[in-house]
Amino acid sequence: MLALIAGSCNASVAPPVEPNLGIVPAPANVERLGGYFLLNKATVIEASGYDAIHCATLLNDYLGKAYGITLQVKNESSIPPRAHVIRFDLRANTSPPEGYSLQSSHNGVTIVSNDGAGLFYGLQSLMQMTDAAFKPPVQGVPIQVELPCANIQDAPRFPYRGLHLDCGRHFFPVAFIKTYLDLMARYKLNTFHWHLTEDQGWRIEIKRYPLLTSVGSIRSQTVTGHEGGSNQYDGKSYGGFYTQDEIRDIVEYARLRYITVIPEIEMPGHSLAALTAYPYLGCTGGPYAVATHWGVFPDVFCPSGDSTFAFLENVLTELMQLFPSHYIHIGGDECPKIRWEHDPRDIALMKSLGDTSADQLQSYFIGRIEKFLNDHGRDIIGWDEILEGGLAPNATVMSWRGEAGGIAAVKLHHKVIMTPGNWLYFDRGQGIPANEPLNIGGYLPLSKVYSYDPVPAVLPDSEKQYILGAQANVWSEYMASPEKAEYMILPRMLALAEIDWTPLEKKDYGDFLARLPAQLSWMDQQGYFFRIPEPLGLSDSLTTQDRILVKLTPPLPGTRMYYSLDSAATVSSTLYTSPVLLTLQANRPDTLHVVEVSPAGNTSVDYHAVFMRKEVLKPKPGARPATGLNLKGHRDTIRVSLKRHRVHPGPDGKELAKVNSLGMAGKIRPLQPT
Ligand code: TNX
Repeated sequence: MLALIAGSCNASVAPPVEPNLGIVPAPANVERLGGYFLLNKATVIEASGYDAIHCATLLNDYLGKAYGITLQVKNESSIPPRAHVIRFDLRANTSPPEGYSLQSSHNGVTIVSNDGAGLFYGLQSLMQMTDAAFKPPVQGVPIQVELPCANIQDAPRFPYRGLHLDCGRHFFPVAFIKTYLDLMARYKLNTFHWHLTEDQGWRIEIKRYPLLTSVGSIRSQTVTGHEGGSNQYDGKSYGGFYTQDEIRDIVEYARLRYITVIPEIEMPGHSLAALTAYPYLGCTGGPYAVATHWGVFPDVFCPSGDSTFAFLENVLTELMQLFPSHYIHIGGDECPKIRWEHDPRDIALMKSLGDTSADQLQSYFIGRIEKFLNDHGRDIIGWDEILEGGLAPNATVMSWRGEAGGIAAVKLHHKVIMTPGNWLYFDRGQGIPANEPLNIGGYLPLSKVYSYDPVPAVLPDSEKQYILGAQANVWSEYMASPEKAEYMILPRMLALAEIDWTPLEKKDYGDFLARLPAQLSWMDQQGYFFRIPEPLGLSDSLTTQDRILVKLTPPLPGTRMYYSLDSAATVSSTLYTSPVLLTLQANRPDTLHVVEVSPAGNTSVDYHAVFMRKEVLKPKPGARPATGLNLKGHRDTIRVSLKRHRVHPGPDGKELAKVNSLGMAGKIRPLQPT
């Protein structure tokens, strides 16, 4: 049957396939047609002009690695008749900015866009469709991929689709930054916010101030464990910085992937490393030491000394030569004012400016830097604290302490990038805190990231345009290696991508989850250290039955699951092959532990769920029948503790409520009667 329909495309016989063809972020419009296009080594790529040829080269790189084939690249006039063609066509006025259309039919694929970015995103969709269509090659049969026939019309919801990386707390090598950019490009993120200076390390070479890197990039040691925990230090000096050549290389690497790199030089706070290198920049004159633990430090750039501004302007001048981005991020967050309030020169400056608070001095600081950058044709982005004491006239605000700062800035008709901590801080934990590897804290599962809408509901339509988009922040206090950073962003960055790209009315978490396994398999094959999600079916349960059958499904195909009861699972525990029957004692919780091992050998943390049988108490005559735990009016994410719950019988007198884990944050839902 397949053979009969292959090769013909026809809307009326569309087979029931995944509606978005496996593509993340989901395209704005996909019309699935019947039939397939057979991509094989005889397929020809049609491309002329810089952007199209660039896409052709990238497609050949991809096909070479995935299938060992390289396609011929030709221009329109030299395409042989009847050839099957993948065409990259840059044509004016064919799509919104960064948008594209992709048509696959039985004799080829055509990707059309206005701009190079759109062609590139069409290519990303094509490569993901190809991944999704992959079937292991059969020996002796020439390699071919059956690409579904379809019409895609696609364009991003927001112009700013960002991912940040803090290279101050930990230094990430150039090769990893490129990996990061590759991941961003695959998921159509277009802005890399590169956080380059911190209290714990200055990471960018500035020729005029060599001590910034020879002194400021090195700390004597690093706190181990969680800040505020045991306060142990590793006793090892730690450092690293990017040379200007490396920076140019990265900016170019990003450009080829249609990613803008926005550098951040933190000021006036988070500047201890710079002060250590050049103590005259601080109010007390030092001596200072590059920070060895995390937090907010009182020593910051001193606004009264003209030498501070001369220094910063010189640094920014070199920075602008390296980064062509329209925006320069100047930080502005978490700046204690205590030194300013006690420094006679700063007090005098405040008086001369007519300031009544030190916040206004911060505003003066940012305003002066903004003017300098504006005079050089650039605009600033700052964290939402730059609103305090008065916002610099042309500043774009990055709202991180919730959405309030962003909303306030929109009301002033300033542009805003949403990065609220509760939804988009990828330094927070992704699962039950006790199980996750060391992180900054909090609970930010994939579903919560996905639920975020960058446009606050309170904004009227006329003001929505000020929201440029959303960005996730990756603060690296607890990410000492590339592997750890990958674990923290994967798969959450896929949810970010969909927030930023997919039209709101098309977003659908269930559909996203259906596309996720194939993406996880891709990450696995590529050797990424992603977080393997919890096995499906492993969730805390309270029941009246004395036995419960636990059926587990791995979150990506081919993953092995090993389980044990009441103690942590390891790869030596029992291999899961069929549903596990648990016999439950009354009122005694049993815990099922599972670890997962992906086909490429990635191992998950130990996941567990609690199962308990509760004896049913007869409801008192006349008592209101309970349909579960009565939590009406509570926030839906709460801390629950099995021990503390009053358990109510369900409406049929049999079923109880299903609750989430002992002491973990989670959703509470009534059980479906069985
Ligand atoms: C706050 S977000 C900070 C960072 C920390 C982060 C940890 C922001 C502008 N400042 O310096 O790394 O919290 O989540």
